[in-house]
Amino acid sequence: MITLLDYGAGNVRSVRNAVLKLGGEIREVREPADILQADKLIFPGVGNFGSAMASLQERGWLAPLTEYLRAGRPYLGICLGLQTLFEASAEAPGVAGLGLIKGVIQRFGAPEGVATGDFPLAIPQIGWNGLAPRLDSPLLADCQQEKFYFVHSYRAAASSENRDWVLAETTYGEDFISAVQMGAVAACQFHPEKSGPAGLTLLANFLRAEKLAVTERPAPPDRAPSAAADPSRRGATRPAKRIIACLDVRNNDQGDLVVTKGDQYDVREAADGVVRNLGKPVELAERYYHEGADEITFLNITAFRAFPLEDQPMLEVLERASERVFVPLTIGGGIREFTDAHGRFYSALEVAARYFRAGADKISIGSDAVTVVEAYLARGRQKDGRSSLEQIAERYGSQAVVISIDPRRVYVRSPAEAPRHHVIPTAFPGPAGEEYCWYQCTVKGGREGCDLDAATLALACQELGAGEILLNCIDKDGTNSGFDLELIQLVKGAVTIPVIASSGAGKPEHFSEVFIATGADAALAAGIFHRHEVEISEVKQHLKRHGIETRD
Ligand code: 1PR
Repeated sequence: MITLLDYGAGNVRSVRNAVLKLGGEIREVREPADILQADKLIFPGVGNFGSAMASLQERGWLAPLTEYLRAGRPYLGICLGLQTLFEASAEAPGVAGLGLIKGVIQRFGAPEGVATGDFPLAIPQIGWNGLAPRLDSPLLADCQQEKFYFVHSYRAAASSENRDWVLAETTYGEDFISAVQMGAVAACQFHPEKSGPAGLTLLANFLRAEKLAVTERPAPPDRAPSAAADPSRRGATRPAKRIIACLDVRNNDQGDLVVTKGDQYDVREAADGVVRNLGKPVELAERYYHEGADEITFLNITAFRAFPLEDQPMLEVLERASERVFVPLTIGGGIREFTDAHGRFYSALEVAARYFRAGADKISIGSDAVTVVEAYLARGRQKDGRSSLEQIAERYGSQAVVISIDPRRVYVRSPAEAPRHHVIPTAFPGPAGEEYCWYQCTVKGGREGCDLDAATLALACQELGAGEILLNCIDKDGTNSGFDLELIQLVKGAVTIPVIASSGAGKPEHFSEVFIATGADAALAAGIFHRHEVEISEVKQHLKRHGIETRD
């Protein structure tokens, strides 16, 4: 019996689903006394350190949780469930943590004085990375060589004061603590419930273990001493480039929800005008999970037409997918405020909350991001905290907010023709021999163009709190001709958050090309996977042969 400490933020459904899949039973903490009655407690925290601590305080959970932890009773903290064990966090200055472990959580790159822009990798870390174990623990049995899924901008660092707690460290530009354990109290910075078979193994270890004792591990020479004592030691683990399978979903003309796929966003067959049907969303998602997809993205491509929350099938798709798929799920389409047919107003935050509760780890905002950025730029880059993007990022954390950009090339003869936009010289001249282009943002699935370019949109969204960019390209979509490297380079150079390259993948070589040429953090494809032209494992084997790190 597992007791789940759910303080109302983020995707707790996945933890519940993973425990149930492993044959465990779940009890929710409803009142403070439930904490001290727990046999084993899981605290899956996501979002902001300050709001997590405030929420524990408001619910009266802080005192029993502290008592439970100080008694050394079985505990597994996840993500913020690890960070809150420390004394404080730079994410919420002045807010005390649970104080079990010495140290203050800092943002990646700090406090060594590295300006965020100089940090060598994208922040947040979103993706798969390995563990360098410092102790032997039954918790890591049969999975310590594997990669796990991390999502965070803040991290704990090992020091002489907390070294006894450090179960594993991980390298992401610098070394940080990826797991802690003392007796039966353990916590991990990564998300085991989203880490595929490796994560399920770790959770099963926690569920089944009678005792969770750690034993000192004699450190092998290349891993000793710990990074805390020798900051020059680097490279213990390597973050993987992610391969994402994307499912564009919509109703076909018979009203069935199907996975479709367009050519340059046109999803109707040329011959008979019927919506292309490539399968059922949940079944396909499950297939890609078993084939090794690092993440699954669902895009509800006609959500701009309907009232988003009336699109119950999409919520059901997420609920069912999250019972079977244990890697991150992103949902896009229709994340915006709206008023329903009865005049009831729904904020974008409410819409997103429904999707998170249904099993989404991240939401993706497309058309509404353009509206938000146009208003932000018109205000002279003043934030007002009211936009969908800002509100969702504030409540669920930046890492949960992806911006989906649907740009199209606009050719110009010289940069002077589009002075307000990021114009680049292109190696692929336009129809009249134009040697420059800019990338025009579109809304409503490419149906309307805007006076905004992709790099400007991406940077403004980052400023407003977005955690990741999903960079499509209408010209390349469905063409199998490779990613638009010029576009991806441009946007990757404009932001410090992770960029997912999308549109145009036709063969494994396109993936190595995009990672090497642009430094993209992840690559997404649809058509080649749906049509069985290339398997995900083939892409990964190819990347490995080219020295590009992937998750096995
Ligand atoms: O504007 O917030 O309601 O979100 C709508 C979402 O739906 C956006 O993310 C937008 O990209 C997406 N969308 C809208 N219309 C289409 C369409 O295809 N007609 N699909 C569409 C976008 C693009 C990719 C695709 C890649 C890879 N799909 O995600 O999966 O291009 O394809 P490939 O590997 O086959 O080349 P909102």
